Amino acid sequence: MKNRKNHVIYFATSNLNKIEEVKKILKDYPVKIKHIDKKKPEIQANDVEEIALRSAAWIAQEVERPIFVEDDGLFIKALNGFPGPYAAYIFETIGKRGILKLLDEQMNRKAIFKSVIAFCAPKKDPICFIGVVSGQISMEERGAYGFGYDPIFEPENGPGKTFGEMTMCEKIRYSHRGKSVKKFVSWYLESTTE
Ligand code: ITT
Repeated sequence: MKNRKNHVIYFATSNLNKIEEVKKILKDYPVKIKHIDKKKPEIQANDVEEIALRSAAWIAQEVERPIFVEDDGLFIKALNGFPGPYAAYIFETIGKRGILKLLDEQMNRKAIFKSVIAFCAPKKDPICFIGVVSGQISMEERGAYGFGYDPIFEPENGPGKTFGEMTMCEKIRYSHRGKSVKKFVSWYLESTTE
């Protein structure tokens, strides 16, 4: 990495769990994450990348500084990719229990968690970085760590635990967010001229 000094990078999200995780993922990188508590615009689109890119462009314009956002999608194979980019709405409505109910007696529990980071500077085009983890939806909720769908998502190549049974340090070793954030910050440090 070219620069060893601390770079301040602004992260726009309404989810404090994401801030905590991103800070933990980047603890050994020469960057400092600052939170912008900004609700993203309601963008209807069928893919997470498009939502993230458009949100980042909109917020960068609003706050007049370079920022990044992170959008997540949960794609469940037996449900043809549902809830996908609608994961937040589905979480607020039918929740984890509703998802378990939809998968009642379903043996194929494969799912993918996708994290898309979109970075944008005012008047520039946004750019995105993707992190994906494959896994399965557990038969029941397990674990009290984490947030959102963590108690029902079990990453493949993991120790057979759900994210909800992992400490944050353990989760970020496997998670979609761990991957997207590292890709983004490696690019940022290589490309910034500050
Ligand atoms: P933003 O303000 O950053 O958009 P959000 O919580 O609305 O925060 P998303 O729309 O990206 O975030 O998240 C979609 C849903 O997926 C939402 O219900 C989250 O709680 C959930 N989610 C996101 N990341 C997760 C993770 O690492 N583990 C479990 N659930 C997660």
